[in-house]
Amino acid sequence: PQPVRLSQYRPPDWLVDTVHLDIRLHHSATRVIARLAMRPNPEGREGSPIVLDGDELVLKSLALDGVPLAGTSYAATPSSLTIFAPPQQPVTVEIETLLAPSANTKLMGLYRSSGTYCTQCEAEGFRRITYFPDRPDVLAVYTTRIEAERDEAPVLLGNGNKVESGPIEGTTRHFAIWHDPWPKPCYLFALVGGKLERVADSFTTATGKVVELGIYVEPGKSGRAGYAMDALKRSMRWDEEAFGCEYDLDVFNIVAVADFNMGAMENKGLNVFNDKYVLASPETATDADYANIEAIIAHEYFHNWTGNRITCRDWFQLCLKEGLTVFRDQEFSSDQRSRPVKRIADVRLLKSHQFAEDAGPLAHPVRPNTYREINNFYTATVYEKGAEVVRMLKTVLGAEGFHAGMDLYFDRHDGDAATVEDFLACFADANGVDLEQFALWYSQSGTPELRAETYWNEAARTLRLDVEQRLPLTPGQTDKQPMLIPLALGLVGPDGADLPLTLDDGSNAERGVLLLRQPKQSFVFPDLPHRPVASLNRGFAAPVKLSSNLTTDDLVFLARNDADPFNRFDAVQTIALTHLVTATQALREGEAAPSPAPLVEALGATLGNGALDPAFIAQVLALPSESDIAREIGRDVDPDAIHSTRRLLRRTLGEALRPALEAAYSHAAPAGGYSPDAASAGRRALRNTALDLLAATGTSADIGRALTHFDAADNMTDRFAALSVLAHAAPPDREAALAAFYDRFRDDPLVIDKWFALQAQISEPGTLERVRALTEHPAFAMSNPNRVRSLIGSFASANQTQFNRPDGAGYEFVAETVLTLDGINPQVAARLLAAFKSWRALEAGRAGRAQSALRRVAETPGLSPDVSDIVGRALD
Ligand code: B3K
Ligand code: ZN
Repeated sequence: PQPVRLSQYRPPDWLVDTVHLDIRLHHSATRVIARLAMRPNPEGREGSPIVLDGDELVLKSLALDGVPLAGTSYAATPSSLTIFAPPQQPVTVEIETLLAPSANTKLMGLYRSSGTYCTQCEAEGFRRITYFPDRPDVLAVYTTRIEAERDEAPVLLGNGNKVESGPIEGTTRHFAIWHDPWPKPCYLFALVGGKLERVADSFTTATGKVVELGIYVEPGKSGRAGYAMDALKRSMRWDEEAFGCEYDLDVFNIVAVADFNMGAMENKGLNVFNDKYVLASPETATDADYANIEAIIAHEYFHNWTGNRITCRDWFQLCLKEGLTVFRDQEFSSDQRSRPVKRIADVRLLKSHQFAEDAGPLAHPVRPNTYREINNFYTATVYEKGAEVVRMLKTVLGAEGFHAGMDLYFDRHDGDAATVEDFLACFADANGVDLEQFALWYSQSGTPELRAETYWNEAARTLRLDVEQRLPLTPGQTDKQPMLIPLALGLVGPDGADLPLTLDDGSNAERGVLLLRQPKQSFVFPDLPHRPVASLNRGFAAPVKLSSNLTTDDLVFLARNDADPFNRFDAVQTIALTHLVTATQALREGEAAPSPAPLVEALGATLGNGALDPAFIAQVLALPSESDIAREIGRDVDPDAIHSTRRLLRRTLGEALRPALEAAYSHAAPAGGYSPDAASAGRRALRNTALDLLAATGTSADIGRALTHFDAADNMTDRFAALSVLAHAAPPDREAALAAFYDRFRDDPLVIDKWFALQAQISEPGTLERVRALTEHPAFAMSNPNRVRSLIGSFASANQTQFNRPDGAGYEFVAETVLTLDGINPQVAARLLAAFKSWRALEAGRAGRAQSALRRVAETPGLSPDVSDIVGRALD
């Protein structure tokens, strides 16, 4: 397909005011009758034909204003329908199409998931249901009549409010009619029909309206939906309090399905979820699962205002709803849990996914300006970096200025299909500032590199800070402009207290932030009582790669004293990363490894500080991942050397910190039964991290502790943590533990996913064979995205040594799987293929093998647009 370009955006020629759908559900022959009230768009091209999108559609009949159309006045293919020379006035188009939901393995449009009919329309799935102008700037009011066998689908759900339902006399069928009063783009359309159990609750909004809440799950699973319901109610309250956003329908429903391409979908009033992000019980879900459920429930709910009430003009503006909504869900979780710990977790994710994407051939701007397949742009850059850009807006403008901009955005654009420019204009207007340079964050790809150097002048008692920004070249972008980078900082005095941030011109770094605008800048802080240590990019306020001339001693000092918890964490990570990079190079060159003493000191200080939150300590103890180290090395990467170095360091730390780790293990256990709250989760996290580092020493006592932990666990967090320790550190005990785990949870697909994922991550040469064998396991299915992501996705993106086997067999296996999967579910196949995104940074032997595997994919005839787009860009 031809690339779509932002610069070629044109308003639609025809608009749709109302849509009446009559959908008669049937496995292999669902009949859809769509009645569209259309009119020419005064802003479109005059005299245009009506051109509607389709995808694998079968047209049964077509009428204009009630009159069947003659074959010469229209043209229909599976992918489009054109009505030639329509009258240039309001018309009614009636279209009948025939669908086979059971045969829909792409999970886009209308499909069946374990017998439940459901839909997924974003980005371009509605065109798989009926012919329609499938673009987000066509907003219409929908009324949907759904009809099905009563036995097969007793529950029938649609967008908006239910207006009517009942049996169809003389048949085994029944119907329901749903009406959504809010105009919406078709990507927010949804319906569900199935045998589902309902968990019911209600919520009273700030202005006293009662909203009926429902979470629908497979029969027998309603006991696991309580946490999701609780998270939903907390989200609804929070959005009123933090953003003034109130819910706007009488009903809010969530449906959990087992077969789903991504996490969840924010359809108006009817969110559809991957059941992984709804179902939780202490026995089956980890603390991380609970936190994800809370975040995703909130995310989809928050879309009701940022995405649904204000939607996107076109798909280039995707970050307008996604980046903003991720920012909002991150803020929500920060308020519900520990803000510093949430920030650390978010930055870890940002670096591992987004920085990696930005550093390779798939790099693209937060707002791309061209695409071949939009589904490939639901990326870490659009979501996570998009959220960082919103966070920076808040850093630049201050909380008040930020909220003034948000209020204006809701006021000015409610009901609109908006753009990034519209969004930024609200912040500029509300604050009387110019955001032109800031806007470069949306258009320039790549992670900015910031070099900061501080110089202390003992005689003058001044500190000079020199900062230089550099923008790496990225695909399609060779001419980079300097960015507006908010540098949040503190000057930490010897007693740990912050010194004033007054500059030599008498001005102050407002709210502790310097605004960098030029390639090189210098700042002087005069009249300082002592030499301070600069704490730079506090809270990771700017998503940049920072390097500085801080010494290891400075970093150890910050790890102990910085008032900013993020930078305390980051100081330790920097010491660890520097050590790991140097030690990896030393290993490859046969030289002596550097001393881990400063790291041991910083970690020891953190572990021994009883005032710190256990969850925070656990984060500090978690070393940079193998891919973090690879990214830092940047080129000629040898994953085996990285793995050995990191493994050795973990053993060293386990030995050096033994007494403190043992104490943490014994004291951190939360009292009482399992509770998923953040404080209890933090204690478990610390305990399990200690268990893991101790086991890295390999002594039989430490392995014994893990075995006991496994057997004694009364919740999935502890049980799975122990199983992971055993799987990685205790090969002789591994199989028995894995078998016991499987036997206990064999009937629970979401738990078996953990079992698949863990085995796929074992860093041993036998893993590829194991993974291949597991693809034949009865619990595995290529048609289910969760299974594919758990087994094969984990292998490709979370097992650096085995995916990147020197013989290339890991690449071949993933490439092969991508090709098989492409015929079933192209979106999931393309996502899997993106695991190759860092191939160019590998040492020559592996890079060559990765490239051959990619070429083999590229040369395969009949690739989907999804896979062909990724492979094309990866090889470019
Ligand atoms: N908006 C959906 C993502 C749809 C992905 C389509 N390929 C979920 C979310 O971000 O909330
Ligand atoms: Zn979203």
